[in-house]
Amino acid sequence: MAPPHSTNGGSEHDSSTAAAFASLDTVSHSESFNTEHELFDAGHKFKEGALISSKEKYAAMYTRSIKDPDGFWSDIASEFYWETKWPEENGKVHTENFDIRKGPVKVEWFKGGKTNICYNALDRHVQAGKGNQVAFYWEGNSPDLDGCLTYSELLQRVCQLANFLKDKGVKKGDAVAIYLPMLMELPIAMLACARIGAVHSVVFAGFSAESLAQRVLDCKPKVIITCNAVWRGPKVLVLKTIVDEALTISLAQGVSVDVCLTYANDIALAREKTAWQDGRDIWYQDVIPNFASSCDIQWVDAEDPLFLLYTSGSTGKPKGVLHTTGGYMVYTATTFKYAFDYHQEDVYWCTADCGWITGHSYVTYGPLLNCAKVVLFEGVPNYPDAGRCWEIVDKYNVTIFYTAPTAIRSLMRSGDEPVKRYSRKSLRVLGSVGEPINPSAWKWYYEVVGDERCPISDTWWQTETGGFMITPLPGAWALKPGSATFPFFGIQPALVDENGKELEGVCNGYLCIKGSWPSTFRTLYEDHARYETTYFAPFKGYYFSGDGCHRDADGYYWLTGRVDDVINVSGHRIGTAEVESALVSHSQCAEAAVVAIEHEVKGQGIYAFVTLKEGVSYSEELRTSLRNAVRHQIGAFASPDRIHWAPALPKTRSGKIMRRILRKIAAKQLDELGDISTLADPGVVQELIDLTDV
Ligand code: 6R9
Repeated sequence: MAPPHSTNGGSEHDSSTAAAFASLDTVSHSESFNTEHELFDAGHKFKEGALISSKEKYAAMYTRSIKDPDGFWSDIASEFYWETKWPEENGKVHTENFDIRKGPVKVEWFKGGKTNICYNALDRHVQAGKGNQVAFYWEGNSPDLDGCLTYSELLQRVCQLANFLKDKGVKKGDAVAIYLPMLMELPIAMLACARIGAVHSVVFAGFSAESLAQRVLDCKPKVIITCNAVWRGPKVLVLKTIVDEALTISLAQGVSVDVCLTYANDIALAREKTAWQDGRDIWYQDVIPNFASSCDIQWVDAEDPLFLLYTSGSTGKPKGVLHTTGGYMVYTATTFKYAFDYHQEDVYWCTADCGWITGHSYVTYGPLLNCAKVVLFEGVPNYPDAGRCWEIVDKYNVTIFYTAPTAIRSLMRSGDEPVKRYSRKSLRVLGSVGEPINPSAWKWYYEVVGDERCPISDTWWQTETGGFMITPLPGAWALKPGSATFPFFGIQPALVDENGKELEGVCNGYLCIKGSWPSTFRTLYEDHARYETTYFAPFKGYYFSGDGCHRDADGYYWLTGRVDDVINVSGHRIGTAEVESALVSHSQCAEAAVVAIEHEVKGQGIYAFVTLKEGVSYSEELRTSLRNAVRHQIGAFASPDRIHWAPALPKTRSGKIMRRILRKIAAKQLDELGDISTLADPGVVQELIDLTDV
């Protein structure tokens, strides 16, 4: 296991004071967001059919959501099924303390109400006569593999798995780990847990054994659900070996997982060739069909936990973000409906993996709660070629397509032809998530993919927020390329300066949120103190997002990227400390400091400064071996793009690494190094510059 903190004694990490964050003008983009005056309005026809067709209609609803959040959200919540309605005292459906100065941070919505999100996502629709409607269209990595499940079929599959879990002793409140690729069994597993009140902890199947073990050790699941292997583009990934290794690591540290339910994905790896531990491992297909296809619902309190999802922060230890049931259900369903202008005829496709929050809220729960038809895609956007996404759009007549800027930029590089090869005439709404979308990618998406017909919902939100926070509502107002536009109902953004003072009008500030919303995360698993210090201590009275933001003269919000030690690589959050910790675990590495650099496709890349141990010399083999250490500890997606040899790191006299200087060296902005006189040894800077191309 990696040590929880890197050995960079006294770095800038882990501080909860506002002064620890990057100053707002250090956040730079090669392409400046100078599209403040370019407005793109949805056509007349679109507006006519839109759920929210004007800024005025939005404003009326928004005002009510802020002045009377309890009334606003309880009206919406009443559209769902509640076994027992929440007790209403003077119309209050929520209580909160968001101000750390007034005591522990605490948020509760619909407390005392009893419901079940699986029931609302499946049974409710089947009982309303929609059982024969398609829930999932599954599209395999290979274009000639596909499948489909109706709401009734999905419900049966979920019940069979839920019965298996119960049979294995999984009870309400127990954790279940899920390490699966984008097979239908992934959302099925999530829903099965929800049905019996178990807490799912999905781990993205690109994480390494070490990372999986770290998460298993933290949440101690009774069962892990995985598959033996999967095709990803032209490669086979053998997931079972990773799980085996992870379970060995966790067992050595005292956490034993007794059941490993393994889906046999025969086209990727034969059963006989799969490593197996009798007694612990069970083939999914051998047992699940034998269980009954109906299963009683476990009614849970609105505030009972629904899932844990780990995300990176500014220390080496990932944070177990905990979401509860009622508020999350109401909020994800409502944001899905309005931000994508969802109508029941729509066919919706989100390319995210369920291993990330986008796959939780907007592949699984949000769409299913709306009884949507959802495309699930196992593969990657450019396999077998750069036209794959549009081929899928035409195949299923996708009307709403939601993806990440990194995918758009990578497809853009292949030119317009692979897009134009397909009609895409079904498309109505496009979406973007994961990082700020640069205006040129936005325009290509709008003009080439959407034929200038489809509004783009650039949705800003986070694992912690559970659902969209700042987002366009298609048709309600004109879009500006690169701006997430305005807050969703119930959300009060505040841009603050480094002293926590709220800024007015046109400004750049740290993006905070005033007051809770139904899907606010309730805590970090078994670490409420870290929840408070990370998110509520930096700017007292607010939730701090970790992002910088600009507000323009028309009130539009423009996200400018992270201001903490988190790097956003292809929309994946990676803590600099996690990568540093993996690097220093290498026997020849003495010290490491990691910063973000701009990357044409990935948005940001990982740039690592590495100091070797005495007597070790630089070599390309060592670079590869250091990269492998990161792949091994975290996963391939966190492998550094560049390793810069560093005889020493620039430190202040108190031993703090000055990342500001490292960022400038990495970006080759040598005329912007600023004051280096406070360094313990200013000579280090020139040595680093001299080694830039070594
Ligand atoms: C949903 C998700 C959250 C971080 C967030 C921000 C960045 C996400 C964005 C965006 C600008 C958008 N981010 N969406 N930045 N515009 N539309 O990605 O969650 O993985 O927790 O990442 O991603 O920096 O703070 P998560």
